[in-house]
Amino acid sequence: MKLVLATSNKGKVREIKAMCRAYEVVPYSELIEPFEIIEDGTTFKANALIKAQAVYRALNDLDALVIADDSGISVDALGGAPGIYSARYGGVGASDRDNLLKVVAELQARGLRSSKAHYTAAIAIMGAMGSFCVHGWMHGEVIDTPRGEGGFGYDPIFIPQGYKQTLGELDEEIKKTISHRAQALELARLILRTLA
Ligand code: ITT
Repeated sequence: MKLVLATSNKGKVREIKAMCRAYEVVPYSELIEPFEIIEDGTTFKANALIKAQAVYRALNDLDALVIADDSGISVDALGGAPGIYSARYGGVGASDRDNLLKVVAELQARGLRSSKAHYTAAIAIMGAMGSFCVHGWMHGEVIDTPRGEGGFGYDPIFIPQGYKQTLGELDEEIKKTISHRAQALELARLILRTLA
């Protein structure tokens, strides 16, 4: 079965491909011209469904099965920020590094070196049969010193519960089994199996 990914984030594409080896996974930009999707929902779920629906409609193919991922990190000491605004925490057009450094700066502004935090992923599935959305979470802490080059986004400052290294330092095989995205995709696979 072919799954069309409604994302422009290369880190997500890499991880979702690695976690869904039983499927042919194709980023939508390989099928149609990529376009801007206004993510104006107020929850991860709403934004995942917005992305999945926008791409499903644009593909104009009733048989398509589209997967979208809306995700982010919530830092306890920052009142849950950046949350659904994780991709633009450092401002419009901010890079992953800018976003991560903004979290570091906000921790330092509060005299903190670390804080409890968690990642959330909402995975939406959309096809002719309708839409579904499932979630996954990964708990841990953020630190004020980026470590490692692995993963993407906030991974160099995130230490998962039960580990000492950041996701930037840990082998990606480990992230693949414990991440918010992995948990959500496990549920998504149950839905996909019943659709196939
Ligand atoms: P698409 O909307 O095209 O999928 P995006 O990067 O804009 O790409 P989101 O709106 O879902 O995606 O924002 C998610 C942000 O949260 C992303 O930019 C990362 O900075 C962060 N993030 C999500 N999952 C992550 C992970 O597994 N590791 C590190 N950072 C992550």
